[in-house]
Amino acid sequence: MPKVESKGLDAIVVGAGFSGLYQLHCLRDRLGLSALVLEAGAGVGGTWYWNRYPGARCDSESHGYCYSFSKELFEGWEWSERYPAQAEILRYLNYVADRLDLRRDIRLDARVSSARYDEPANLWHVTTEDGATFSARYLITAVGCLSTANIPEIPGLASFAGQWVHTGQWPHEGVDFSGKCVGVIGTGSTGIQAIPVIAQTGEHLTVFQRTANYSVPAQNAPLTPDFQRYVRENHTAIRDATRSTGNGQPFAIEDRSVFDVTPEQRQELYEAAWQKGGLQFRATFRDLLMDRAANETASDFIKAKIRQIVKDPATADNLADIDHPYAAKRPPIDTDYFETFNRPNVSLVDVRATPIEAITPSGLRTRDGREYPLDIIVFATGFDAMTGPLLRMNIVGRDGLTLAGAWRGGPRNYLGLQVAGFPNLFTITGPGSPSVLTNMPVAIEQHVEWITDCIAHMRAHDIARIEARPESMDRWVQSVNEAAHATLLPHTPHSWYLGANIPGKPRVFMPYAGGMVRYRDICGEIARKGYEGFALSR
Ligand code: N01
Repeated sequence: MPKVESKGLDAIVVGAGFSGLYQLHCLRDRLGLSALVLEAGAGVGGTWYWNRYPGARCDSESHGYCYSFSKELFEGWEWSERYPAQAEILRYLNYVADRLDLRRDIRLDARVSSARYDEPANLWHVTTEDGATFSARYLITAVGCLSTANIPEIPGLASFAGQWVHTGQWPHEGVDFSGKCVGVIGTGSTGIQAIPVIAQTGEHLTVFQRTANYSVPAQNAPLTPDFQRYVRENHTAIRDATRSTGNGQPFAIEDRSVFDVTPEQRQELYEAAWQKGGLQFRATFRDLLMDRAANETASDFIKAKIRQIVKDPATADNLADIDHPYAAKRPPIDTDYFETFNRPNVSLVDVRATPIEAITPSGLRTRDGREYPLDIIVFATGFDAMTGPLLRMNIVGRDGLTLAGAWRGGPRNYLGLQVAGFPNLFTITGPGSPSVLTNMPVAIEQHVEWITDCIAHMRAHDIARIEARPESMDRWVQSVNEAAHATLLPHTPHSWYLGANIPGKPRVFMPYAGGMVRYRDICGEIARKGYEGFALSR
């Protein structure tokens, strides 16, 4: 008989990463509600608790990759590098949990295994893997978009005699690569961060590349005291900047077309952006993600850089044989990624030409019969993104409707926030919201604040339930599709934005590509109109 741990809660929040910590603070300290966070990990931090792989760091710059809602919180923390490493971000989130006294309302080691809506009581009953149950009026998921590891089903994995790890479930004690033959499968943002670091200690590193990828140097560096002072003294300006750009970054996309400049000027602008480094490369021209011909100028530039950097012509050909527009998949940034292939202890295997056939007790075999002896296999193979973390909680709404059933053909919701048939369930940075196409803390703050205002409105007006109307979902799904198809983003057959990395997953472009500014305006307008498109009932 499962024990009932807690009744009488106003809200249950699932997850203690960036979203869950701020949501708890808003509900408890702004609205005075009783709220509990259930967190699967043994510590707070979400993504930054789990992703401890070598080289893990944020691709957004540190001064923009943090909470901006509190000047005191912002000014009380000093970042050390342009791109903060995983350990520093985890320290930051622990600092936030302590400063806001959040830990007393967070239950760790509590992975949610099911959530069921009880219509007569208008309560959500939530069960954790250890059998404890909790009940509350509001259920808010703060589970992240990239938290369900994708470990591909390659025959023979169970027989492997060495060690294997997924980057998103990295052992806390670390992995010792010294003297070892290591294989990394995957060359997305994660693989591109991990490969140069693993190459430094591994005896030999074999990179198994299925899809060649673009990458731009991060040009990471320690922050100068001057820049640290600038950040400390400019909380409001930095916050306003991140809230005024479509991607939530503290820099804007340049308002010029690729074709406004001569080919020589374009080359100079790309070179300057390459030297400056980072995701800002994508902001060099406004039409890079809108127009194939424009995009080709950027992709040609990067491919030429790869050929300049990588000395072995066959390896360079393989790395530069990229089949999709630049930034149509999430563009990685790196520290010495392409340079790493000049090391004598690193080799590249093209597993598009010769797919991985099996994992054997001693390594990996490709379809051409070649065996690669390995001591350690690193799966940098990504995640069942956006829907995976929500669906694995077995959420059941009104009349036994499961979220998995409602989303059989792909995710459908209103504003990325609510699903018809699931009253009082809110999904922070759910599919259909800008989330992964933006600087996440900015998207998270907007969602958390919208949800908090919505719950405050409900309580002020004696409203017991809020639920997306089916016709609002239809319209929103159409808006999400239109926004995506106005860009090159859906033109990549193997992108996780489309669910294409998971066998059997419906091919639906999941995030909202209309930009954070437009999205914020839409959400604000809907709230001002009395939560238009939602059914509110007493
Ligand atoms: O995962 P991915 P990721 N055999 O899905 C390959 C965020 N992030 O963990 O492209 C062989 O992008 C797969 O190949 P293909 C960021 O949003 C943020 O790297 O499917 N290969 C691909 O190369 C990012 O986009 C930061 O053909 C297989 C790779 O594995 C997201 O996380 C840092 C395979 C997976 O790439 C996910 O990135 C790092 C198979 N069976 C990541 N299955 C920050 O800055 C998959 N692959 C915060």
